Amino acid sequence: MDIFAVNTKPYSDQSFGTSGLRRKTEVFAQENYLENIVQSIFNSLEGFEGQTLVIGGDGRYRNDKAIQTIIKMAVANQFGHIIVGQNGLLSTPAASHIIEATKAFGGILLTASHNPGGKNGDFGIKYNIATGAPAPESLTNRFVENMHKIDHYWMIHAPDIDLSKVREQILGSTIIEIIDPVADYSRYMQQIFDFEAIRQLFQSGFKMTFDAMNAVTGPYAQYIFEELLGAPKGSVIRGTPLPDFGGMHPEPNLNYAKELVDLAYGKNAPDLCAASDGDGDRYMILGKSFFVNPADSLAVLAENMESIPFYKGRFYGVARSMPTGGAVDLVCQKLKKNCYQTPTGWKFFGSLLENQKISLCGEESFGAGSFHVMEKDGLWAILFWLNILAITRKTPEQLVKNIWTRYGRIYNLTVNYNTDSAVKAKHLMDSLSSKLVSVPNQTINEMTVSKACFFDYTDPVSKTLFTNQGILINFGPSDQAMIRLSGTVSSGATIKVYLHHKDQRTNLSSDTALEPLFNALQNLMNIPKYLGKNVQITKT
Ligand code: G16
Repeated sequence: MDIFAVNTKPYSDQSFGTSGLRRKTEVFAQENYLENIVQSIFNSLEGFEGQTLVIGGDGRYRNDKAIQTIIKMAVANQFGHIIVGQNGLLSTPAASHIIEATKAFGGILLTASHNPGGKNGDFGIKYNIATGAPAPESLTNRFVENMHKIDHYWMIHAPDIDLSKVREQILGSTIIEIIDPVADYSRYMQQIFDFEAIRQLFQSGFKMTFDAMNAVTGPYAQYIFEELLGAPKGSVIRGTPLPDFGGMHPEPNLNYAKELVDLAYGKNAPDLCAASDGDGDRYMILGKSFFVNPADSLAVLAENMESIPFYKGRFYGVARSMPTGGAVDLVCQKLKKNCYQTPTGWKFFGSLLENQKISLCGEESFGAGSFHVMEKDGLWAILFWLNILAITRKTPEQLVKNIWTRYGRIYNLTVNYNTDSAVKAKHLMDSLSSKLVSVPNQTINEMTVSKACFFDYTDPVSKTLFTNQGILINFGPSDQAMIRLSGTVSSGATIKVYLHHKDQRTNLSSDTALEPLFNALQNLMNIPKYLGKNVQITKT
């Protein structure tokens, strides 16, 4: 087989973080753009010759083309065994588990997660290491170094591989194995959760609607919920992965999963509504006319952790990202478990999970996970909920309200300010930090700042210090705001403001409870001055 080198030149905009690289689809369509990234990844790895590489994606536009390119480059670079999901599909958590379970060297995932797809949408690539975890910063820094000096990549001449059938074939001296993307993951879920109890729940007439948002989890959900667990056919909606996600923004939240939310708040609402995102690592839960905030969801999972057989005797502690409301801290206090607050980013949970400091972690951005895979996992979280509902026979609303009644309620709101100017957004963040430092205890709209600082974090295992992970502002003991720049937008910038208010009154609307804090922050940030009028504001 003919292996040859192709000359190329570096692209100056190529970066790579632990969430990979996300850009507009058209950017990825440029000549050698993807090839440069892939070869730079391979150039940064050592000892992979003859080893296994897992390749998959969330089914978005260009995945098919990109997968063919990566397979051929992996063969040219001497990988011995390539595992690809049928039709190129693998959810992020399923890929993470396959990498670990097959003792693969690593995996390449083609996803821009919850970002929209299609010709005018986003595309992305990420690399996961042998444990199934996203590549750590030390490695992604090497990727970037290599991207900036790349001058050639390795390729083979070969026809495209047929990815539509589960089978093995040989290309040169590399085995290409096309696998059923659902089989391994669904087997694993059956080892974690009590499927018999959940089957009985469905047999009792329990109704659920799961919205796969035309993204990767459709085939997983149809098999697990409808075939294995006996949920009625049609319980999974938008279950066929589409290259443009049917024009949807595949991010499960109150804005983008609107039809599901309307169903949950409608007359014939199912007992449970749930959704997952583009690559299957995020989740949303709703009961009848009741939205479960991710922070409350984490608290419910923590409280019921040891009732899941897989975690019995293995509940070490919990971590939440700092912008996530602290309901779980209250549960951990009661259960006498450690609770860590980490910066935003899944990578910060990795060392805690690997070193048995925690068994459960979650984020306000609708992600949760445990040591079962080294990625967050949307369907796992939904199965966790189903298992709890099957054991307790309570409703989601009852489970959450039970926590509020016992510990008080923490109201949460995330406000996103989207601007097309990353420069202006940075300017706002800079001036905000200097304003808070120069006038420490200012009063805004009758709310007095008791503490304002950058959130710095020391990893409890490696003792590495991570500074400036967002601005934290406390207004007394009951109100806290955090402000940070989003790290996942592909153009422009999004400033995220996370608001938390603790109250013994549990029946206020979130808007009412958080209004004073929201107004104080609006005043403090002076958005029109810094970002102009062209700002899109969304609340989640
Ligand atoms: C990624 C990370 C998450 C993090 C999120 C933050 O999610 O994996 O840990 O919470 O980004 O997003 P932002 O910076 O926009 O607030 P994903 O699902 O995009 O991989």
